[in-house]
Parts: sequence; C-alpha cells; structure tokens
Amino acid sequence: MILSRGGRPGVMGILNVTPDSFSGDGRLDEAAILRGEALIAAGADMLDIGGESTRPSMTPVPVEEEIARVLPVIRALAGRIPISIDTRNAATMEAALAAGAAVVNDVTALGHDPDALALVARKNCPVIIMHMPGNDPRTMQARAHYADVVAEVTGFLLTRAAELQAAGVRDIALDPGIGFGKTLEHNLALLAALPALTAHGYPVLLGASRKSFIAKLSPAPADQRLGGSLAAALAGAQAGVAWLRVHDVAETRQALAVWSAIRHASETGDKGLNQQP
Ligand code: HH2
Repeated sequence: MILSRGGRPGVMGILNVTPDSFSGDGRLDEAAILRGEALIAAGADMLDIGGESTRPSMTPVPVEEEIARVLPVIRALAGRIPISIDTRNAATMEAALAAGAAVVNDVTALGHDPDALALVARKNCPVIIMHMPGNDPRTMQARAHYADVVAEVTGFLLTRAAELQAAGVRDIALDPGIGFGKTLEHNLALLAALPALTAHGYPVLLGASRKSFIAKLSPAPADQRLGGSLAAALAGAQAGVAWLRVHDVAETRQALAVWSAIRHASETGDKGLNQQP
C-alpha cells in the first residue's frame, strides 16, 4: 500500500513536463530529468510526473504527444523513489506503468477515459482520485456552484472510491481538488474540512501548492507563493493528510520537520527540562 502512510505526510514533488503549467515550473526533456533529480535530492518521497497542464486555459495535448513527453523522464527517474503519472488518459497510464511508474494520479477520478478504470484494476495499481466538477479544466470554473461544497466533494470521492474498490482497486487516495472548479470560499471550506475527510480512513492527498487561492488572500505571482503553500501544507499535516503535492520540496520537508518535532514534544509532554541549550 504505497499511498497509506503513518507519521508525517509524504511529500510528492511536482514534475511538469509541459510548456504551459500555471506555476511556470514546467519544462521538457533533459531539463525535466534534472529537475526530477533535484526534487529527489531535496527529499521527495514520490514524484508526480505530468505531460498535460490542467489550468483553465490549457490546450489538450494529443495522447501520443503526452506519452512522448513523460516516458523518457519516467524511464530516467524510475527506481529511485515511487513515481506517479498525472494523466486522465488510459493509454498514457499504461505506457507510464510499463516504463516504471507505480501510481496513477487522475484529476478526473478515472472519469475522463472509459478505459481507465479497467486498466488500473487489471494492473492492480494504486490510484489518486481527485474531485473536479465536469471533469474538464476548461469549463470547471463555470461549474463552481455547490449547495454544500464539503458534503458534495466528500460524497463524490467516497462513492467513486467504493466503485474503484468494487472493481478490485485496493490502494486509493482521495483528493478534494483544491482550485479545480472552486471559489476561494469553497477552497477554504474544503481545507477547513480536511480533518473530517481524513477520518473516513482513506489516505488523503492535498494539492494546494502555489494555487491561486493563495494570491486571493495575499497577492503574489505563482512562483512567489511559498509562504501560503507552506501554511496550507501544515494545515493539511495537522488534519492528518497522507500526501502533500508540492513544487517546493526542500522547504516543505523543513516545515514538516519543525511541525513534527513540535507535535512530538506535545505528545510526549517533553518540558525541555535538563536539556542543553
Ligand atoms: N493539481 C494540479 C495538477 N494535478 N493532481 C492532484 N491529485 N491534485 C492536485 O491538486 C493537482 C493535480 C495543478 O497543479 P500543477 O501540476 O502545478 O499545474 P498544471 O496542471 O498547470 O501543470
């Protein structure tokens, strides 16, 4: 069970093999491999490799092009730490798994490609399922309407997880999809409700890194949202999430190290007596 974790959350380093990712950190080929090696050296527990942006202004990438982007990068980095393939296309999932990826991360919760569910069940592959209304990044923000966002997102994820389990998928993580068809208020409600989501027993993945809700609270371009990203990551850690999907691996590991040490001290009741300064 790769996706279940005890102790501190796992840090999933984002590796976008794209020219158009919203965070501006996408790159192709050799540069992507070097970036992946840097993320591993910085302490990533998993790498999430994607070849198609999911921003609202994205242009869909032909599947052959997506596969051509990610495969050399997966081949070069597989075997060091687990790799997840961030795709909604079954052909890309299959090629990535054959090249050494171990986990499927689908922002459409296997809802885009009719072959995806059967594929991951056949491969007995761990899967991250995310909530996005309408399952299309280009129209998701127009669908940001909920009577009760927490109940609707939670209900969707639990129903989908049960369907996956019925199909034979055993290792499943839930992701509320921060920024995917949600307003600032929806994102904050979902972040505040993370303790309830983790209480259902599935590992939960939080992807809040550099997302635009941060800039709505404290204006900054995507590559200058580290402070807000760390604040969201620690809120997730406190809520018991299993994975944090982040651009800034070293900084997140440092924040988690301090958070874990404080939590340990509070659990053990360590008063710091008889310690050297
Ligand atoms: N966010 C993005 C992409 N994939 N997958 C999951 N499970 N959860 C997320 O929150 C998530 C995701 C968007 O971020 P990024 O990859 O940095 O941007 P882009 O899609 O523009 O490449």
